[in-house]
Amino acid sequence: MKKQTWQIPGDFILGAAASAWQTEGWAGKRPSQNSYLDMWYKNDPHVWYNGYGPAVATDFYNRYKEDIQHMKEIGLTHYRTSINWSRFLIDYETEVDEVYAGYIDAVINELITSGVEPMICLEHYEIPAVLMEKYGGWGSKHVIDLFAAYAEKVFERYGDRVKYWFTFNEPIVPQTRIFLDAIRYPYEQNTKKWMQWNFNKALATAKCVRLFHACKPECREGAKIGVILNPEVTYARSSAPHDQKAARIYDLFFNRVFLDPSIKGAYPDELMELMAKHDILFDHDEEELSVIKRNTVDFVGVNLYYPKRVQAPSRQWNESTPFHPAYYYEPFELPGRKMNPFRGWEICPRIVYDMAMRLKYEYGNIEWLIAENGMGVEHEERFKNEEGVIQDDYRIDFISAHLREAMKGIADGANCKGYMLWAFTDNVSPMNAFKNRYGLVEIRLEDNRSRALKKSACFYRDIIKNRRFETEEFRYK
Ligand code: BGP
Repeated sequence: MKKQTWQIPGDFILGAAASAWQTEGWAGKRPSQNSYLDMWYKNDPHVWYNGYGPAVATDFYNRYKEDIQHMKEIGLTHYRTSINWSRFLIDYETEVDEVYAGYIDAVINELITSGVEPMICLEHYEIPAVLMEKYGGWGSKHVIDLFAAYAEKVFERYGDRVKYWFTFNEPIVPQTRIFLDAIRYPYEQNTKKWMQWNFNKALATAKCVRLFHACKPECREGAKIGVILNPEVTYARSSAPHDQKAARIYDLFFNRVFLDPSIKGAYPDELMELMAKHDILFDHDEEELSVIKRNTVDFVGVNLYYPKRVQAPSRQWNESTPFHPAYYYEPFELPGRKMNPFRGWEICPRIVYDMAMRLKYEYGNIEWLIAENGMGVEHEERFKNEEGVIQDDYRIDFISAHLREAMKGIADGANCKGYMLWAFTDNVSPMNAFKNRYGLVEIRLEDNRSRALKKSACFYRDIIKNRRFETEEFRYK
């Protein structure tokens, strides 16, 4: 197959992502500063692969200088991480943990002096455990105000240096796992709570956008705020009306539930009707809807890993089963699809182009970036060459195939400004722990977490430098 060469625009962001809780570890964390994830891990360590949880993670807290050197060596233009809300404050009202705040200061400064632009997210599932216990977490309107107060303190401290802000990473995910599918601690199935958390997080984003815009003159010129969403590009099994309806409703419940309020400032009418029909409409008032209306995001980050394929349900809904959007759809497995068997996700680079066109035509061509995309593979040590370097050609193919779709989108007028690989280093994830490795940089757990660049790190360094890459047919099987 003939190779094709692709040019990358000079100002296109080529970075990598991570989060605070997946890298930092608990060094210096006070016993009262558990996040939801820490609480879950402490209650249920056995559900985390090989018992690895956030306790040490990659030890970024102690090794950030070494890691930032690697970022510099690779030439990352940007690095995205989060501030750990559960560590930033002591009482979750007013008192900042100065030691942790100083560490964030140092990380931001080290990134900037190393030529790596920081992107900061305010919450990557790091809600303080005490706010879950005391107020029921994101189900509470008071928690929205506590989050906004936290955001204000963060903007005050770092707003002079950080240009890219995000309120949440994948705001739909925790409550989908906890309340919709009940597969995460505390395993409470409650679709109405799921929807309330969705709404409260959309409202929290709008309140943070309002705050950020109000403090903007003191912030560095050109700074912006957005949210990182994980809309799943949804394909119907067929053009038949019943399959199309399944895809449309899936899209409403899982994608438009955040895309629309965040970017357009309003919920789709059909979603409002469905929520009312199934008695899961969130508690809200006109004032809240108007805050959402008036405070839409400046730009949006989109995490893209796999497509969602659905078809009309073939089974009868059991009357005693609580309402779940799956009432309207069931998953469809495309015969012959390419899979990442370790993660169980279909690989379909076309989702990048399709999302680009959707944002162009349905969302006013808002500025956006691919905030996460990557490939988690188990037992990567089997791909080491004689020098011990992981030869992750599958990752190079994966990145190239997805970047190609972004370049095609840009050629067709998409407002896509960058690509952030998940992840900079291997790291911990909920339950999968260190099982599937995503990094450009290997973390050698057995060797005191020493770092080693993979082949993909050199590939990424070259494309950042040369602004050019080649693709052939995607060959991962
Ligand atoms: C995204 C999350 C990341 C990361 C990634 C990979 O949804 O934002 O935090 O974990 O998925 O997923 P996993 O680690 O579960 O394979």
